[in-house]
Amino acid sequence: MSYKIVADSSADKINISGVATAIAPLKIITNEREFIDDENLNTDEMVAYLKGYSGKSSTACPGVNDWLTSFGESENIFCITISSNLSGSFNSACLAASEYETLHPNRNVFVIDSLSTGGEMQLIIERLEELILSGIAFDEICKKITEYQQNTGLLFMLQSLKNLANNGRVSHAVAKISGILGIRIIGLASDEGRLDITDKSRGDKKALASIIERMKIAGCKNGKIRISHCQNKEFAEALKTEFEKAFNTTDIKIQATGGLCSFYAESGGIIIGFEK
Ligand code: X90
Repeated sequence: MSYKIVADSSADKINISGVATAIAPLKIITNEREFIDDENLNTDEMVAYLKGYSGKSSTACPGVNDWLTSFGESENIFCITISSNLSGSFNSACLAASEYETLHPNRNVFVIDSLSTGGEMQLIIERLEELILSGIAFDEICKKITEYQQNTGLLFMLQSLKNLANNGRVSHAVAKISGILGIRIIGLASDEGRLDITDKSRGDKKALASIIERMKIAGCKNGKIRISHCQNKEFAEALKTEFEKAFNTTDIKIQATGGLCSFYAESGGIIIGFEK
């Protein structure tokens, strides 16, 4: 039986090697250019271009055909998407899955709504790899991964909410606060998979303390933590050091955000997936 894990590109880079993977790209669109969020995208160049661009910009989720391409010819597929309350990605993945299963009656696709993005998707992907390699049945994996999702969370820290507000994902009133110099907006993915803003901190030092406190309240335990940053490696490293102390864990990885998360998190933004 062949297995494959596919995710949309909001998961950032996939770092597993024990199971086949594929990414369905989202797109970042301006009046002048279109960026496909795949392995050829130069994210830093895109972020630099967007800084100097003042026109309209938006994003588009993978279409049914993008998902079908990512499925390839695998027999058992786990397909994981960004929150269905932020994007149409889950919806088009479900359409692709039922088309694929109709076309190939002996194959299975399980579509997972992460109700999140970035590092929390990475945790779900890593857990799927473990479950697949353990050799248990497809249905068992589906059950266990759904349970696992109860034990993961996502925290974000953003310095600008401009792109989120311009694309209707947060209110303009909330976005205004983030325009104040030095203000960091901190929040969690809510149970419904929406942005739940919890704290506003001034400067990195105070933000760091708020993040630790908020993650403690959210139930972060001594498990895995996956940090994605948009051009903010230094702060990500500082967080890693503090997390090691606060949560007594060493399983912490840092990577750069991909195209989609870079567009919405914007320069300086941090997205953290953690286990509870
Ligand atoms: O379908 C599309 O065009 C994609 C729309 C995505 C909209 C929001 C992406 C947010 C990414 C921001 C911080 C993390 C918040 C996660 C809360 C669930 C990054």
